[in-house]
Amino acid sequence: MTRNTSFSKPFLALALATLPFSVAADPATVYAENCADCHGAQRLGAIGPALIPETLKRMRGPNLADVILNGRVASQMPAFAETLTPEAVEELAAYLKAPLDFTPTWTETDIAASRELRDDYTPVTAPVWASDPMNITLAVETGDHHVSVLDGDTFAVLDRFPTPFAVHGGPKFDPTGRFVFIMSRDGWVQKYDLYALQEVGRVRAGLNSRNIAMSADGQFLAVANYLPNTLTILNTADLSVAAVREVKGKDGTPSRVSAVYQAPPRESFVLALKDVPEIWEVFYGPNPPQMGFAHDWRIEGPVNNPDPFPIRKITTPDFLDDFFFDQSYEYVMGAARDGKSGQVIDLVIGHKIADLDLPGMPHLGSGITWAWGDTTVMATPHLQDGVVSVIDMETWKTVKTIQTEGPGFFMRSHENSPYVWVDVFFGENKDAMHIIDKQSLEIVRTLRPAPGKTVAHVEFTKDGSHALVSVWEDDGAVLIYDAQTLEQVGSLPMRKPSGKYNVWNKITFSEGTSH
Ligand code: DHE
Repeated sequence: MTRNTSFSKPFLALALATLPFSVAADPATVYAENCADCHGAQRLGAIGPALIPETLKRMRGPNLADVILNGRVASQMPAFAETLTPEAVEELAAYLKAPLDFTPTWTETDIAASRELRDDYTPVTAPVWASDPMNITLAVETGDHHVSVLDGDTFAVLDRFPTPFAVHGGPKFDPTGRFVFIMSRDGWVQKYDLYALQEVGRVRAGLNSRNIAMSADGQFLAVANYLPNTLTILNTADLSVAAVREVKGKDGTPSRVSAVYQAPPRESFVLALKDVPEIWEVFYGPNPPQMGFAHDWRIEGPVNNPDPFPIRKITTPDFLDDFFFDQSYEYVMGAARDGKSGQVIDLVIGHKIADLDLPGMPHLGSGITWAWGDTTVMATPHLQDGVVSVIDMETWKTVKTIQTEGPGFFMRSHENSPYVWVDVFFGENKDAMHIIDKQSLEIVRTLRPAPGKTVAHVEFTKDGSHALVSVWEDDGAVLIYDAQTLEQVGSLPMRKPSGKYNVWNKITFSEGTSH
């Protein structure tokens, strides 16, 4: 005889209400019993993402309690509505949003141990597709953590592969455009072979990371970490660790790394630091500049065994944690912590040379440059104010402040386009995409292709003939525009698409795109 173990709903509810985790259990116990297997005993992630405020508060997405109650569609996250009471779920959500009560470590050994190279990866000698390798464009889909690989001529989807959870910042291509590296906020770095359309492997370079930068020779990939306070440098060939550098200012104050940028002509990575007023330059080339003669230079390591990645620490008059470089990479424009101003640092002499008027928390990382009259201008949107600042890069003065319909996140152009595209990311006009004439500096058109939805981030095809725009929603799309007529000519359905990245525009450091 088999026992009938099914219960009526009222009986189940009554039984659940008396379970230990329904009301009385403390959230740490509830976590240990229900979440730790997937998210790690210390909340630092395992097969599921890390559940720490550094990751969670950055996520623009569903409410945490809602995810616990109802689970996440198309993921392994189950619903706990039938296991936990609403009160227990609220307490658990608050627990997950609270900072860890210890400082986690993530050493070189941990990084090495996390490395997973795919044993089913089969290198190829030529692309398995017939498209133009320089016009391949990636679309990051944050809705279900995938990347779509697009043929930039036909817009056919060549592949759609899963990424680590919560990709942030631009994927970085190697200088040949064959391999791409993608980073998640949980510190995972994934290597993908565009010719073979296969993942090569992945490694966890940090516990909470910001972005990545590729060395000019394609040998190294630098990973900026918040947790722990380190810079990880990976060998791109096999994702092994080349170096891990603790980040401490000249006076020993530890700092999170806000972002790392590549400065190809200088053969260096340039670091924006969150907690100390310094800019760091980490050299990777065979002939780093002579070290140790100026006040802002440091040799880290024994003199007769020089560090392969010598570090230069430049003291700055203010905290600068968001950067933009001129095309020569001599000048860094940095946004100050007050969110209203900025500074220009000359990397050659290691000093501030100008102040910048940046009124509404600029997002310099998405700034672009173009020729304007007989000078070059740089433009940046602002995260707080509905304005775009246009700055003369010779005088460092603002030549125009363009009023927009709300704060924006991203802007893009192309050498072959007369226009700059800038989104309105926040507020009631988040469905607007402004088109600015590069010479008159006036908004000449405002597109509203998906009323009421967030429309953001643009990428051009290699020749600048088409612009791809994200409808940043879970049932979203990448819209294809004729970049001259500004007419929509196509649409590709996608799950909350965020950034798009064209191989050619990226590896040639197009002035119209972020680097
Ligand atoms: Fe980003 C790029 C910092 C929030 C999506 N973001 C960058 C870069 C930096 C940065 C420094 C350039 C790095 C690079 O590409 O190598 N971002 C920050 C922040 O400080 C901020 C404001 C707060 C934070 O959460 O860290 C922030 N960013 C967001 C978001 O909320 C966005 C919209 C959604 C998300 O994915 O988290 C977001 N950021 C992006 C994207 C890029 C990016 C899509 C790449 C743009 C590009 O075209 O290169």
